Amino acid sequence: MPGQQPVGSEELRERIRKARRVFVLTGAGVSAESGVPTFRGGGRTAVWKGLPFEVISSAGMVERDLPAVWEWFDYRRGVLEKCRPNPAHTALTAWQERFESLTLVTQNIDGLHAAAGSRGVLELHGNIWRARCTRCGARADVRELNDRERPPGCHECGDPMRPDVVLFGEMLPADVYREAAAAASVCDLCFVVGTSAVVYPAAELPVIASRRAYVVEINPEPTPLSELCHEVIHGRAGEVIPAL
Ligand code: BJW
Ligand code: ZN
Repeated sequence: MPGQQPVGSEELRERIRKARRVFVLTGAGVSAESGVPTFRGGGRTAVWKGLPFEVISSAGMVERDLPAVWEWFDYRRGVLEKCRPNPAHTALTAWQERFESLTLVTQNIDGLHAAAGSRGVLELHGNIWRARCTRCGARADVRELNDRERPPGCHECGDPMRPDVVLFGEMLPADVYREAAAAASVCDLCFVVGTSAVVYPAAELPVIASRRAYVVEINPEPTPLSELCHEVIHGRAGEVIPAL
């Protein structure tokens, strides 16, 4: 656009021109402009029915009260049904064509990167639209299950299913994390977008990348990773990413 200020430094523009392997880690902030609530930020944390989300989204809660966990995720899916990808998601999809290699890793469970057309998205924390059997691990699309049965029974073994997401105190899918860490370790340009960078091991990925890559944070607020980044762009993902 004529008269528009360039976003980021001259060094970043040069690095974008030369980049061969690009690594992008996204968090809840990338979906904020789609209307998806974040967990933290602005000094607030999410609470549902008086429970902090660290409690309701925890492994212990699945053990104690699986129907309540379903109620929480049914509520979240209700919010997500109305949300569409925003310009940050669509610009990242276009980046897949633009760079020789682009690895898109997300902590988000909303599926909006795939909805925007991104391929091979590495979902570190699972996907809210999938259910998984607590016994045999069989998976199902939640939209194809009976929404009056909570928890739904597994189509393979009949045992209760749970949302196929990674809760506090649970292991990340090992193959997905391994692939993300491998890509982080060989990239030359890394973007950390819309994450408070306090949840591990996801927050370790930009640290791995920083050993050889130029690391850029895009977030309206500073995070514990800001100091490590070579460049911090304070702004909204939906404005900064398309402008880059
Ligand atoms: C914008 C914007 C705009 C706004 N544009 N930006 C090492 C040290 C300490 C603790 C641990 C450690 N290693 C492991 C742990 C324990 C724990 C952990 O990390 N705890 C810390 C919080 C202290 N980790 C785990 O338990 C993980 N498992 C694990 O490590 O397994 C091994 C193990 C097993 C047993 C015991 C110990 C270890 C699993 C973590 C799974 C996290 N799951 C959740 C919930 C998913 C389901 C659900 O949705 O309910 O994932 S937690 C929640 O946080 C969700 C998110 O993916 C994750 C990260 O949040 P994110 O994306 O950063 O969002 P916000 O809201 O925090 O930030 C939004 C940001 O956007 C803000 O900065 C805004 O400024 C910005 N923003 N608008 C750009 N328009
Ligand atoms: Zn089963």
